Formats: sequence, C-alpha cells, structure tokens
Amino acid sequence: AEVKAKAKAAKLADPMEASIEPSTQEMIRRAQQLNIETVFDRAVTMKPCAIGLQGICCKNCAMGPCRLPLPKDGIQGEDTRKGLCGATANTICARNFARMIAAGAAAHSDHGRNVALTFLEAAKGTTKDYKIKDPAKLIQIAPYFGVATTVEEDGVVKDRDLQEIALAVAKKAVNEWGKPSGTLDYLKRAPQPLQDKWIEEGVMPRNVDREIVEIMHRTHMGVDQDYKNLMKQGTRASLADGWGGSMIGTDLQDVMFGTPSPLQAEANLGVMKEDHVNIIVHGHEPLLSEMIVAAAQSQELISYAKEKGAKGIQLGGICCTANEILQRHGVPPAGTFLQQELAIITGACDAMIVDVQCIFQNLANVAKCFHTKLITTHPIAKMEQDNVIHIEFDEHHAMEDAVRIVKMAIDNYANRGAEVIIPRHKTTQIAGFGVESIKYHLGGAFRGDYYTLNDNIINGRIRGIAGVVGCNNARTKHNEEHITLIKELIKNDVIVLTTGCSAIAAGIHGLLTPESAAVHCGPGLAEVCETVGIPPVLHLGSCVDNSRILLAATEVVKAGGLGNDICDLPAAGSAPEWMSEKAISIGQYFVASGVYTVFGYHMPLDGAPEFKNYLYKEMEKIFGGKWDCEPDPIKHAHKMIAHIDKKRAELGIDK
Ligand code: XCC
Ligand code: SF4
Repeated sequence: AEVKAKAKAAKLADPMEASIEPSTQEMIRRAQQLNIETVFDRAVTMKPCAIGLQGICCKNCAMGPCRLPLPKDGIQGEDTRKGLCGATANTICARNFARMIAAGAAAHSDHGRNVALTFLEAAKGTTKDYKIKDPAKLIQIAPYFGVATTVEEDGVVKDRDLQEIALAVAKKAVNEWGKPSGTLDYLKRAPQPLQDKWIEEGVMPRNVDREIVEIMHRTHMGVDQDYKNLMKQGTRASLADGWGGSMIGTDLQDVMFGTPSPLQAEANLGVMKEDHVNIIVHGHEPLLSEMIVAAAQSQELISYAKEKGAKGIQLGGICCTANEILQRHGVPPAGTFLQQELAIITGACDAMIVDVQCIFQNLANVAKCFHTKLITTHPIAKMEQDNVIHIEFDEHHAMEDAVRIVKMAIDNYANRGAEVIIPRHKTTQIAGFGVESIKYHLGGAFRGDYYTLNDNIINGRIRGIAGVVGCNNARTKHNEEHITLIKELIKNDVIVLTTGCSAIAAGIHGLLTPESAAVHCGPGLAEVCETVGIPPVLHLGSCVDNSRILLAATEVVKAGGLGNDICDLPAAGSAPEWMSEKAISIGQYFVASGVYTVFGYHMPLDGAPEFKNYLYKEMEKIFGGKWDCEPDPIKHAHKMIAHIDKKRAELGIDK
C-alpha cells in the first residue's frame, strides 16, 4: 500500500518543458507511455532542499547536521548564526565548497592516474594492448617532466630511444600523484606571471593526492575555520586538477590513443540503428572505450554480428566517453548526460557499458524493462541491482575483455522486444579540435598572419574567446542554456571552445559545422570561419580536456599582442547547466588561472553572503579571475561579453 501511495504521488514531466531537443522530448513521452520513470519525472516530483541550496548545511560531525539558513529579511546587524561548534555560515559554506572541489579534483585526477599507470605498463611492455600512437606528443611533453629526448654519444647528439623516453615520462608522471617534495612539473607550462602569482599566494600544488587529502583534513570538524584559508587550499587542489591530473590525463591519452584532429561525425539518439547491434559506451575513461571501439570495428566481430542477423555494429557514446571516442575515431555521441536513460528506452540498446562518473543508478531500473545488458567495468563503480553484469576491465587483458563484452551485446541482439522506437533526429558535426589543430587551421601559428587567432582578436574580427563547458542539469531545461548562450556569444563575434556535455549539446543542435557560421555568427567571426573553414564553436573534447583550453589560452598569451597573462585576455568561461562537483573544481582552476567564470542555474552560496562576495569579487584581486552566476542565458552571455570588452579596452584594442 505504501509503495502504491508513493507511485501515485509521482508526477510526470512535461516533455516540452524538460528539453528543447526533439528526440529527448519524444523519448520522455515514450517512457511515460511505457510507465518507465526517468530523471525528468523525478525532477518534477522531488524539489531540492532549500537549505542545502544555500550551501550552509553542515554534516561534518555528529553534533549536526547544523543548518544556518539566511533569515528571511536578510542579516540585520551582526551575523550571529552558528553551528554547535560555533562554525559560521562562511566557514560552513567554504568547507562545503572546498569539499566539492576535492571530489571533483579526485574524480578527474584518479582518471588521470589510471591513464598514467596504464601508460607505465605500456612503456614497460607489460601490456600489449596499449601502445605509443603519437610519438610526437610524447617528445613534446617529455621536457616538462625533465626527461631528455636526445642522447649524446661520442660528441654526437642523437634521438633517444622512444621506449626509453616513454618509461622515463611514465615514471615521472605517476610520481606526480604522490611525490614527497617539490611542486607539480606541469605548472611551469603556465605563463610566468601566473606562476608568480601562485607562488606568492602559496597555492602551488605539491602533488595531486596531497592537495585533495588536505582539503578533507582541513574541512574535518574543528580544523580550518577561516574561509579565505580554506579557499586557498581549494585553489591549490583545483590547480592540481587542471594543471595536473587532468592535463597529464589528456596528454598521455593523446600519446597512447592519438592527438585528435578535426573529423566529421553524427550526433544524437538517431545515430542508433534498428538493424544493427547497438552498443552504447558511457562514462569517462578512454582506457576502456578505446578497446571497445577496436573490438567493435574488428572484421571478426562484425562478421559475428552478421551471423546473428544484424547488418553490423553501431557504437555510440554518452557523456565524456562519447567525446573521447568521437574526437579520436569519429564514433558518434548518442546523447548528453540527460539522455542516458533515453538511449535504453529506444528498445534498441543491446548493451550499455559504463565505467566511472555521471552514471545514473536508475539505468539498472530502466534496463530491467528491456533486453539491454547493462555492464559495469570498473572496480570502483559497481551497481547493487541484480540485472547488472560486472566485467572487470584490466589493462593486462583489455582487448580480451572488450571482445567478450562486444560478443555479449551481439548475442543479445536476438533478444530485442518488438517495441523498438529510435528517434530520427541526428545531426552532422565537426569535432576533434585541440591546441595543435586550432593553430594549424588558423594560419599555422597564433600570431603574425592574417589568419591567426591573435591577429583576428587584435583586429576585432573575433571579439574574444569563450570556454563553454560542463554538464546538463535536470533542474534546467535540457540544452536550452547551452544553446541560447552559445548562439548569443557567436552572434557577438565571440569564438567558443567547448567540451563535455556542452560540446555534445552543441553538436546535436548543429552548431559544430562551418556552415553554421553564416547562419549564427556576427560578421567578423563569420568572415574568419568562412575564410579558414572552421566552425565558430570548436569541440575540444571531454572534461579532462579542459586542460586543452588552459593550454590554448597559454599559447595565445605567449604568441603576444594580448597582454602577459591569461587574465589579460579578452576571454571568459562558462558552465551554463553545471551539476557535477567536477564542474566546481574546473571553475575554480579557471578562476585561479585568471578567467572570469560564470555558472548558470544556481550556486550553493546564498546563505553565506561574505564568502560569496569573496568568490565573486575579491578573488579577482588575487588571481585576475572570479566567479559569477547567472541563470538567464542571454544575460549570462552579456556578462561574459562585457568582461571581454573590458579586457579589450584595457589592451587598447577596442574599436
Ligand atoms: Fe558528466 Fe563529463 Fe558533466 Fe557531462 S559534462 S555531465 S561531468 S559527462 Ni563533464
Ligand atoms: Fe555542526 Fe560544527 Fe559539527 Fe558542522 S562541525 S555539524 S557546524 S557542530
């Protein structure tokens, strides 16, 4: 009876209110017809906690939870709010914020660590499935780790053996997570004035793990009680993510799997094919998905699929795994974070393979209603539901595991029910940009030519650069903020670099094509895009690949003409539909690298106005970057543009 009462109370989402994207609307409707609940229904059924929203609920000890909501009429006179231990709203809010950074940095950096450890195995030759695919990238990064790329023999300088370089780089890289002294090697890739700021502020990360552990220590009951000092550590851990774990992850993935270059692919749920075996890979670490791609493309397994009555194997991705295999192989993303349940609801998903991060536990409940095999693969991410299969992936027999998983999907093809409904919507996109390809496609350098990025910023054809990244959030209308914001930016001649689910959204809504420049861009940006043949919105990969944006910004600074530091650039960052703790870590490392960073939806800071003011105003005096929040995408865009114009004026390049 109780279960029934609960079921009755559940509300259904209005598909048109839930998303601006037609295939998503269609699948929400389909789910409701089938009585299958999705995140969109849960979002209208359960409202978020009003106190948690303010960021001032502390449960860091068992005398709490202590909740310090802002009085209805604001603070009159002195703020006397205290937890049992005396913790103020600022302390509680800063501790919560720092813990979000810790979790986010941990997720990115643990991903990076797994990549580094696998690279070490590859360098040692103890795994045969992972190799060096991009030696040029290896040679490019080796010096940052202090690894020589040449040797001198009898007075003659020769290239050093590649495997030897790989082994030395791998050992140094792995060490970045726990070295006992010094600071992270990659910090020296940043512009010198930025490094000087970090040194002066005492926020140079020592090693990746230590900074995350130290946040957990400092935010334990009764330790750090000064919100500025807490944020100092938050900053240090976030830098260990952006300029450490994430950046090493991106680089070593490029070394092992290839540095992306622009390629064409499709996007959206419509990439799934009724007469093919559909395999969806979802999560983050390409260690797994690279092997699945190789297995699914093997003649042997394609023939096996045909034997089982399918026309072939169709791979698709969700979340950042989608971006990883899109940028290196042109495998199409089937959807963003919020479309994960919907991919199964098509009835055509023969297997969904997941690893870590952004994976709904409810996938198992949805999969139960279909023939879909839901396969977890990571030792740190299992599901309790009994229809979930766990096949643990291991770098020593990675290809073997991948073959087994793909075979399982093929064998499952025959078990489909009659009810296959795949939305027809799909788009074409160009993805796979990076620092190297931006340079290549825009004149072969960053400066000194009619085509280059810096020259076009200086002459005003390009007004500035925006990084638009991050998640979807079921508390906002799916993709609306991403797309409205990006369109407003390019309309105002701001070139957009995008990653994560924002990049998938941009692809789905047709913004990642050179042709979209003529339709959506202001005259200056349109002219540049049409001249060199690039989209006005450049897909730079997954969320760990936000490190590519840091490095692109650094290259722009180093090429000259636009100031001496990242904070001098006419640039701004944004995560309009953020939801994950990783987004907070990313936001903080962008701010601490000098970027004005605006988040959409809401920030859990309202209960601590002083701490909020510190992030939104004071931080700029320290690092040149600051936080902001604006849920309305048009206003959001214009806050970024106003900042860009301010920087242009400071540089003396305003029209
Ligand atoms: Fe997850 Fe990276 Fe967010 Fe998408 S954007 S919802 S974190 S998959 Ni990173
Ligand atoms: Fe309350 Fe302080 Fe314990 Fe937090 S640490 S729950 S504020 S007593």
